[in-house]
Amino acid sequence: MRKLALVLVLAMAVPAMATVTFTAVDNGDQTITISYSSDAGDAPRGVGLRVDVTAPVAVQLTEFAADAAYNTFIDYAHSNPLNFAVGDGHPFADATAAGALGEDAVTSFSISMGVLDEEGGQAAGPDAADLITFKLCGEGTVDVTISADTLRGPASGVVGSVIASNLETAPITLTGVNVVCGGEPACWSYDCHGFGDSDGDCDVDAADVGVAVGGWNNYEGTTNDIPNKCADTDSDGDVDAADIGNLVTGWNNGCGECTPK
Ligand SMILES: [Ca+2]
Ligand SMILES: [Ca+2]
Ligand SMILES: [Ca+2]
Ligand SMILES: [Ca+2]
Repeated sequence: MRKLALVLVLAMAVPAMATVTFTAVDNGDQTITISYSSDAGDAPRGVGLRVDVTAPVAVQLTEFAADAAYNTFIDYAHSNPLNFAVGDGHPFADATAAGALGEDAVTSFSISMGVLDEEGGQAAGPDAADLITFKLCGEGTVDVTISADTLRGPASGVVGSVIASNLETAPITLTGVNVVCGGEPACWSYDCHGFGDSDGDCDVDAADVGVAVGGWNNYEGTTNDIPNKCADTDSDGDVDAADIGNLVTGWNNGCGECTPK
C-alpha cells in the first residue's frame, strides 16, 4: 500500500509531456513560414532550429516576422552584449557556434528565439503560433531542411520542461524553393522566351545568342541593355546547359505563335 502511494505521488509530480508539431510552408515569394502547434502540457519557452539549404542563400536579416512572444534573440544578444534590449536584432544564428548570423550567403544557419516576460523571466509561449517567416535570396531553387539545433537545445528543438516534437522523428524538408529575389525580369513573360528570345522580337538570332553568352558568364549583368537573366530560358535562376538547349531549339525551329514586345 505504501509503495502504491509513492508511485502515485511521483506520477503527479511529473508535468504533463507536451508534444510540439512543427510545420513549414514555402510561401512562393522566397519566404518560408515555420509554425507549430502543441497538445496539452508545458508550452515552449524557446526554440533552437537548424536550417540546411542545398545551395548558398543570403538570409534577409531585417525581413522577418516572428511571433511577438518570441521576443529574445539569444545569439544576437551574445554577439551584441552592450546595450542589448529585448526585441533587438534578429533570431538568425551561426549554425556551428554561438553568435548572430552575418550577411554572407550560407548553406546552414540556426533560428534561436526565447520568450521573456516583462520581468525578464522565461515565460511560456503560445500553444500554437506562426513562429517565424523569413526570406532567403540566392540563385534558382533549393531544398530547405529544418531540424532541431542540438547545439542550442534538445533534440526536440524546443526548450521547455518536458517537450517532445516531430523533429525528433524526422526533419522537415521543403523541395524546390525558389530563392531568386528582386522580382522577375519582364522578358520572362515574352511568348518566345522559353526558346531563347531574349529581346522579345519573336526570333532567335545572333542578338539573343549574345545575351545567352553574357548570361552564362554573368547572370546579374546586362548585354546591350538586356538583362542577362533574359537568357535564363527556364526561369530557374541560372543560365546553364538546359537554357542553351532551349535556345538551340528556338534557333533551329522558332517557337510558333508569338507577339513581339
Ligand atoms: Ca530575339
Ligand atoms: Ca532579332
Ligand atoms: Ca535556367
Ligand atoms: Ca538550370
